[in-house]
Amino acid sequence: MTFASAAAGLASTPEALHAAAYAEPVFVALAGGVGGARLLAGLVDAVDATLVTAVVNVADDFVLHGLTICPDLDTVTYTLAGANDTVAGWGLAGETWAAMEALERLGGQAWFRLGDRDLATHLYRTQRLAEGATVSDVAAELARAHGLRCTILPVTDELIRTMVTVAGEEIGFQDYFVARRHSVAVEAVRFAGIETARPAPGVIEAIGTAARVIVCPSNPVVSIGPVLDVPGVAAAVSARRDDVVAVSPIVGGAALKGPADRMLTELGHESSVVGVARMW
Ligand code: FO1
Repeated sequence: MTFASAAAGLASTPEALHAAAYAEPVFVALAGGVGGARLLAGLVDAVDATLVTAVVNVADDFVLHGLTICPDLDTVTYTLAGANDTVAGWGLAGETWAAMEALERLGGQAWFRLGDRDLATHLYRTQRLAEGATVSDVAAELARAHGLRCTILPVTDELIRTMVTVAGEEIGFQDYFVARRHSVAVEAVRFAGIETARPAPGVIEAIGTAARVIVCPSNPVVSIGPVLDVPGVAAAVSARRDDVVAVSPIVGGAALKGPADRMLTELGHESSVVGVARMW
């Protein structure tokens, strides 16, 4: 029996699903943006991409210019399509910036750089959401449009937002990360809306039936944190304790990319693999 036939309902007991998963190893990766995308790119190179499911953070998402922007979903999609800007880590390679330049001339908000072709993604997503599609639907449509064979799932279809307290003021994640260049000390982090969020369709099933669950080397606080904090996800991962592999984004006390090391220390955790494991 293949995993596909088991998943299609031909075998429905947890034991049968688990056995099927081992017959044809299926991998689930919990991912944020750049770090997660890079691990996933290696994974789909090493195994058949149809056996890979990415469960992606959506707490960085926000609305700008009336457009819904899902940076981590887009970074994973662009990277797996080989279309990403490999220097920045986010956005598309060979991007042009005419719209941003025109916006700047008008005095509009140009602090969050949206390339001309990247803008099409946000226009598409915003229109589809207005038509009643879910974030999951749009992630699948964009993955298909980019020719991906793996499955990309947002961790939830509901609105969750990372809020960061800096200098006594609570601000949105992209205000901290991009506008303030993550150069200010973080006093607290919370994920607004997470208590009532439900895992997106397929998330719990994928974690429950995978041969291996991989925690990507994404920011452990603001990328993996909200994925695990969606009710039911941490329990589903814990239930697979023997099959979970976490790849640390902290090497020798320092983050491979971004502010994860400072953020851990500022929030009272040790900036090390052990500190991350204890926090989770
Ligand atoms: N990161 C930046 O540092 N500056 C930007 O102007 C910026 C624009 C941007 C546009 C689309 C997108 O999907 C991602 C973008 N990012 C930008 C990356 C993003 O803010 C962060 O890397 C993630 O939210 C953290 O995982």
